[in-house]
Amino acid sequence: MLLQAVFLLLLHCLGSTLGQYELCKSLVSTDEGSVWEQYACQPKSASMKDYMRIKVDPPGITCGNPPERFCTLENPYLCSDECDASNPDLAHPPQLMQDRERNGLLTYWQTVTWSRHPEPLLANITMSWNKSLELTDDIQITFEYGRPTIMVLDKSMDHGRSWQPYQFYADDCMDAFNMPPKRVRDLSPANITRVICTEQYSRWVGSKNEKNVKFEVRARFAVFAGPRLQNMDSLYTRMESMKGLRDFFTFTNLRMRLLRPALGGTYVQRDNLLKYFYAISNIEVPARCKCNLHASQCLLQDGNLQCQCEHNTTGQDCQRCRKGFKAKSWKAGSYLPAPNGTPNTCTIAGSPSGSNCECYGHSNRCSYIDYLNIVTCVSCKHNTRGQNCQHCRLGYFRNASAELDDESVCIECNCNQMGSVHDRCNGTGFCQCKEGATGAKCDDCVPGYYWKQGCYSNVCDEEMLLCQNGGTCYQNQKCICPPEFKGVLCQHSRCEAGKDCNAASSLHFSMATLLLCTLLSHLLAMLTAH
Ligand SMILES: *[C@@H]1O[C@H](CO)[C@@H](O)[C@H](O)[C@H]1NC(C)=O
Ligand SMILES: *[C@@H]1O[C@H](CO)[C@@H](O)[C@H](O)[C@H]1NC(C)=O
Ligand SMILES: *[C@@H]1O[C@H](CO)[C@@H](O)[C@H](O)[C@H]1NC(C)=O
Ligand SMILES: *[C@@H]1O[C@H](CO)[C@@H](O)[C@H](O)[C@H]1NC(C)=O
Ligand SMILES: *[C@@H]1O[C@H](CO)[C@@H](O)[C@H](O)[C@H]1NC(C)=O
Ligand SMILES: *[C@@H]1O[C@H](CO)[C@@H](O)[C@H](O)[C@H]1NC(C)=O
Ligand SMILES: [Ca+2]
Repeated sequence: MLLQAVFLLLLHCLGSTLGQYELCKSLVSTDEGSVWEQYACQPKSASMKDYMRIKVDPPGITCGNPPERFCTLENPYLCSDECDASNPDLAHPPQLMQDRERNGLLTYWQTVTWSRHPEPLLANITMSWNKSLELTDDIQITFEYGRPTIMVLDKSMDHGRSWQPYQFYADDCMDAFNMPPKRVRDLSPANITRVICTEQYSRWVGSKNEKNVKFEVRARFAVFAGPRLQNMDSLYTRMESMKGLRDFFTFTNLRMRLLRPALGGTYVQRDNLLKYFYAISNIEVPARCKCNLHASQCLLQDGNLQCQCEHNTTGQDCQRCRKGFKAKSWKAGSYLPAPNGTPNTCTIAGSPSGSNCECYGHSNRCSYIDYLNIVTCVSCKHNTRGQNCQHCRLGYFRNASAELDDESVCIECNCNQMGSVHDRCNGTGFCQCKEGATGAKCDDCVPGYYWKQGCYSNVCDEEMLLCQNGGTCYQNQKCICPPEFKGVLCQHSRCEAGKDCNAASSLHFSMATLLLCTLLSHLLAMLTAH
């Protein structure tokens, strides 16, 4: 009886963990016939090393060109091994980090030795997938001949355009990165996405004892799902509610920066540098394609992974609705409510499931207006408006090269504030200009006007409105007059009509003086003559 109950429970557990999110749809028979029922779904976890492209830097870091001897840390006087790129049996090219080893034969990529010490021995290994992936278990890198004493794991979420550190590794975190050493188990649910430096995978324990360097995913999952990951629903619920949690496990590229090799002790022995190098036999990246819960399959197509999108979505990550299925705007499927989630399918434009209310994907809510007896879209996005979000908001105009359901269907008018009457434009983006302004955005002036925070008609110019009496025209805005003249065009003399212009007119003054002097001298001459 008890045994049977346990067995049933076990069966139930198996059913719900194996079956969870594996199906995107199934045919269900109802009174009205068979209909497709849709479910949130995701692809299975896979070994992503099979799909990764590996690049190592700098050029010439791989050993064997020219052939080189190397020794081991444990027995530095045993230096018989040789690396020779031209001999397939002795070559150690990068692809040996991702091969499937047969017959127990260990194959590994190996670098040149640290013969240039004290110049650091640096190597980058960049892994690209050209696809968004989500980690499902620990990343594990297997080092032969000892693990690096300093390294960094980086990740990119945008195909290598930007990078961020994922985890720091050092035998002394404070010394190498000025970070206190942490373990994943020190993390609480609130800071589980913290980037840490760990000393756990860098200390010397002998090259055969511990070969692996990990990025711990399982231990992070366990914080929410329990030690044996028995409660994945709890993790999935957190994925929806906790900001940044899902993104933390998402990547398109990974990069290892190897900064210092294993030393086999505290010091570098300068008389035997042939025992220092990096060698990696395997890189394990267990992950699933990120398909936004809209696909249960992810297949290689033309050399790239591609989600096999359901729910009438499309795109490499099912990140868009298919054409003609945009009655609602696109949404990722959701793990909520547990345990089956919500598919958030794209529905056909104008279909009954869209409540007969076409919103061209700019709104996912409709509302019935009683007194008008119409159904109308609510809160149209992407700068649209109207019953069906079919118009552009004021201040925007229709993008002629975009379809009605395109997110960039409405373009901002961008009318020049100074030059235009208001911020609205006509159907082709032309603004209404104030007097003197011109151009589609009214940011230019017609001839005869000059721009100064708006258009003003010219005061002077080189043709019609000439400055007079030697004045010069300054930027069509004013005549700069000689001291004796004034007026808009310098057309007025400063001593006109009985004004006191002594100070202004020295010429007149001296003429008067001359006259006075002549008169006085005549008078003097007359007086002295008597
Ligand atoms: C490794 O990558 C980093 C980041 O792009 C770069 O700064 C560094 O020079 C690279 N190192 C080597 C050895 O190529
Ligand atoms: C990356 O994948 C996309 C979509 O599958 C494809 O169009 C593009 O050519 C791929 N790029 C490379 C470098 O393979
Ligand atoms: C994470 O939070 C716990 C407790 O809230 C704290 O003890 C621990 O130091 C934090 N870890 C990091 C890396 O900040
Ligand atoms: C997706 O489109 C097909 C027609 O191409 C239709 O039969 C199916 O019902 C649609 N699914 C959803 C969820 O709307
Ligand atoms: C107009 O729509 C096309 C097609 O979607 C888009 O490529 C373009 O960027 C849009 N133009 C503007 C100015 O937004
Ligand atoms: C918008 O205004 C411009 C300039 O006045 C005119 O050429 C164009 O035909 C107008 N477009 C529409 C749709 O009215
Ligand atoms: Ca291998």
